[in-house]
Amino acid sequence: EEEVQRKKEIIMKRKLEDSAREVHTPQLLEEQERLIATLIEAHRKTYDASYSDFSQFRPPKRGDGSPECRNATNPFLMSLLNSDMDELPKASASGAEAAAGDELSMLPHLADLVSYSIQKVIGFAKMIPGFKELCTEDQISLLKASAIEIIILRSNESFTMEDNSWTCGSNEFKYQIGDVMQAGHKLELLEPLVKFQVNMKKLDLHEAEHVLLMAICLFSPDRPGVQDRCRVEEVQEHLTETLRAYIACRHPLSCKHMLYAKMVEKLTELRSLNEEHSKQYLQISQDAVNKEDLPPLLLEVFGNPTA
Ligand code: ZYD
Repeated sequence: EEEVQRKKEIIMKRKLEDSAREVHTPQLLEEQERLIATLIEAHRKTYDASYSDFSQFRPPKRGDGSPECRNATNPFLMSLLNSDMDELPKASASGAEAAAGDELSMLPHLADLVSYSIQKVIGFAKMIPGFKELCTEDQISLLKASAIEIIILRSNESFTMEDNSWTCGSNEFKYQIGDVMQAGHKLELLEPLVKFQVNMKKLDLHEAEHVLLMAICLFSPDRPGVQDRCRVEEVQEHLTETLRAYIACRHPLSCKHMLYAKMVEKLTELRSLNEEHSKQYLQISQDAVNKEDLPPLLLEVFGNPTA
């Protein structure tokens, strides 16, 4: 009799332990599994890791690294001192064109890259469950506000810590800090941007975590102009819950410590990169002599100061 009672107690205790464990290590629900599969497929359809479309962008023009390119104060003098008179091209007898050609020389190519990437981000967004159900105005508000952040996140796939560059195939499509400076951006953005890329790389995210982070970033209810904040928040909470569950049961025990918290921290860092990019973009769009350098989609998403 006593023995039976003791066995009953042991079984009860085990049951309690099991349910307690379930609270702390949530299972991935079938529905969450499907969501992750959908997001991964959406990303794969919109991120071409062969970068074969890049040859369709206006070609990258890099300064040749000659002294006149680096000397910002006396570019005309520099180019005249360093060149043979007979070798001077006829159109730039004043030296003005050669020097001006180095200003924003990477802008057409990188503006095309960003415009292309925005189109891909839109394609990704449309495949996220819940996005299409929002009204068009809210879809636009979310995309406008998060486009550069999602581009920064997705670009981590091409970023390499070997030389801190975004390497998209050949040397022609390898982007270094200097290249982005030749599109008019400054170190106030580029220094924290490269640091962000390095720290992201070090998180060594699974593909599921990478795509969930991009989706969570898109569904931020606090973006300017969002009407139906509750709907956006609902979707975001569903995504974050899925991310927590994924990390809890799929990420190796030794590396999952604080991973979710670190990922949330990345979202905060993206906000400040976004803000700095906006400022520098405004300056660039005002400085750009050739307004065609900026594709129409880019002007619509980041703003058109001359409109
Ligand atoms: C991804 O969508 C696809 O990973 C590939 O301010 C390559 C890629 C790289 C992104 C980079 C590298 C993608 C160059 C510098 C960027 C960076 C992300 C943020 C800064 C993009 C895009 C270039 C910004 C250039 C200026 C554009 C304007 C709009 C004028």
